[in-house]
Amino acid sequence: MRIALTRAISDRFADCELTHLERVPIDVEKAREQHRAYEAALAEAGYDVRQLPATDDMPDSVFIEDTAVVLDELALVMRPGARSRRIEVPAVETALREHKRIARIAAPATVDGGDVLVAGRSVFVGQTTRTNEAAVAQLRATLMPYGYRVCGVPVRGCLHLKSAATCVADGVLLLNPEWIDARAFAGFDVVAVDPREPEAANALRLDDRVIFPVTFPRTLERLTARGLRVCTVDASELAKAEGAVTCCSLIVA
Ligand code: CIR
Repeated sequence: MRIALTRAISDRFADCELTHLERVPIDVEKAREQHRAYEAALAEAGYDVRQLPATDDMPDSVFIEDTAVVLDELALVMRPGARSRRIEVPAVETALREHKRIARIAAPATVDGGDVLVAGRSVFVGQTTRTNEAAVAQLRATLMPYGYRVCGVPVRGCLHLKSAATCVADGVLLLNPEWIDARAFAGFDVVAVDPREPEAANALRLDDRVIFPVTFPRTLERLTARGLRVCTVDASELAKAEGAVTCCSLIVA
């Protein structure tokens, strides 16, 4: 059975980091309900969902994607750009160690998993407030021997690269051309988000389906028109903390 790691929503979720969004009240119980439904969607897709516990000194714990990048060959443990989030890393590393060889990103590099987009043997690294040049260099040095091509990509207007672009099928990227230059992805087929749904570029690709927020019906139509099987979830309360669907899990096997 395939395995997905998730992490509990901290009691202090409402104190999350915010970069591009205004702070608005967050209903933590509602966020937990949505998170349970998200985990159920993963289970329905055939994943054994293992939820790590969180403590109240890690408000952003639920966004486990930012702590690691998991590849077939190894797991890369990130050094998150927001200092408040570094405390999330050790427990994730311990959990990953059961499944993968571990490599760590080290200072002065900072990188959030949300900035690392893996599409086949291409690894795109968003250059954002969280992820610096040193991280691109470390990722390149670590991954080149495994045959990955690593390239830095400028991102504007959003938190992470994967807020602007995600891979929805082999060779197919869903992206918001306002936040990222589609020319960075030569050789890929591009599905653009509906311009009225700028936050719709984040989709979680699983083996046989894509998990996608129900709040973006126009972009959803574009995905289904491509023949993709899409399973929708409501992530609207999680979105108030600047997170989306890829952020809430690490697919480890
Ligand atoms: C943060 O600012 O770090 C969190 N509030 C949101 C992180 C979302 N993660 C992601 O997009 N990969």
